Amino acid sequence: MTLQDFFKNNPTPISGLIASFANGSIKISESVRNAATLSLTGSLDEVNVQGEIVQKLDDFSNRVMMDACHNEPSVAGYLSEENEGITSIHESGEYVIAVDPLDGSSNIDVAAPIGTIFAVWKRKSKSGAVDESDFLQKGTDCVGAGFMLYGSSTLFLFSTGEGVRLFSYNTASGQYELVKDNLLLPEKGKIYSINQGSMSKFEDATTQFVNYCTAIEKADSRPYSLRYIGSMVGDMYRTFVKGGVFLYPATKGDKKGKLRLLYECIPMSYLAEKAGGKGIDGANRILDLQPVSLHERSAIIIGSLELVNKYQEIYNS
Ligand code: AHM
Ligand code: MG
Repeated sequence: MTLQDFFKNNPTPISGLIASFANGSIKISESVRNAATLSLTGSLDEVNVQGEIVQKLDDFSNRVMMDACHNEPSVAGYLSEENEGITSIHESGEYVIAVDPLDGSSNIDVAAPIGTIFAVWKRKSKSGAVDESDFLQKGTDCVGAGFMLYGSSTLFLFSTGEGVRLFSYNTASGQYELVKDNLLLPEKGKIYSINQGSMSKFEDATTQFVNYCTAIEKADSRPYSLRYIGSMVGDMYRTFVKGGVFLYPATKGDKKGKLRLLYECIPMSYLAEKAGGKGIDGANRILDLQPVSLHERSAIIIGSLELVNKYQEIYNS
């Protein structure tokens, strides 16, 4: 079933917005696959608001997602990893979107999985141009979220509140087609995913958790396997399919970790919870955190219930 037919049968208030993003992602996917021949590898001579060098494909993807918002009348405002401030789109629109247009930038030039992540909220202001308070909303107030994965297949996972849908892009038909309409994240898993090279910088709870994962315990198949792609979208898609836990934890000097709350941690935690998993920052549920600034960061531990609960137990002890 195509995405279009799926929304005919299952209409939601944000179907138009999701469909517009899906169209945008097809353009990004095609550019990702042809990046070298389109001269879209490498970086621009620019640094973004995060202090990171902007890759050509980051900039391209940001423009595509912004266009997708302009093409959809229900979108009132746009926040992107690549833009310092918010952008007002349609003053009469009802929804605001926070986007990481191309997650996993460091993997662009090595042809490893990368993707697009987004979260959607209903604006708080009534009309006119959006303001920052429209975006500084908790994950519990999200009305939808999703991510596209540009890997060996182009996949699209999203939720508009009930269940997580998985679509795959069919290159022959040029359409996203339904693969699973209720994707569930396994309750248990045997894979942990962390940049273990940074172990000496992590807080003690993380060191203890990694020691737990690597200890020999036949009863629950430990030691677990370590898998780390270095793209949250890639590591999380595997977690949705196979179970396990993905961590980008706090360091001893930096309680907030690396990943951004509004367009990385919240959308992934929203999807994980809708699929039966869990996302925390250590002590707290990610979706309960009150964002205080547009590009703020958060530690994240996310995935199968059993493993995230284990981390939380260690963290709180
Ligand atoms: P990006 O949005 O600038 O690409 O950065 C986020 C990425 C995540 O996809 C990934 O989980 C993380 O950075 C990897 O960071 P590190 O290289 O420190 O392990
Ligand atoms: Mg990112």
